[in-house]
Amino acid sequence: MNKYSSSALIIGSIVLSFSAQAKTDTNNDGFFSREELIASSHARIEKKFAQADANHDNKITMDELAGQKLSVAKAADADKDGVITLAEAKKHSEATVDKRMAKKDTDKDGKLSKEERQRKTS
Ligand SMILES: [Ca+2]
Ligand SMILES: [Ca+2]
Ligand SMILES: [Ca+2]
Repeated sequence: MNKYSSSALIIGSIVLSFSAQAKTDTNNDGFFSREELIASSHARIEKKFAQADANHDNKITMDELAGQKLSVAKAADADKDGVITLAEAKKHSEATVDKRMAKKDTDKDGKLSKEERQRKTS
């Protein structure tokens, strides 16, 4: 019986550590640099990609994306062949980070402070 409860605990902690959010501020300086933002958005993209890429060929076709944000998908498809590669998806996420930086980095030091992240820009 004790055996059962301890293995349940182990499984529980594994699940917990997996669901822990990837941290953006990897060097803990309180700022999100462009590199940190891109690294975290790449990690997100890779996860999403793995979910959407039903046949695991590292390409996402528009029908694999059915029901998802098609406008975003079309924007990411840089060479307009109807297929999004992981490289295209990552490139697109970098452009998104750059756009966000341009908007939010009001003191133009190349990183986002807590205040800059929270400031409403729209
Ligand atoms: Ca940082
Ligand atoms: Ca493409
Ligand atoms: Ca800044």
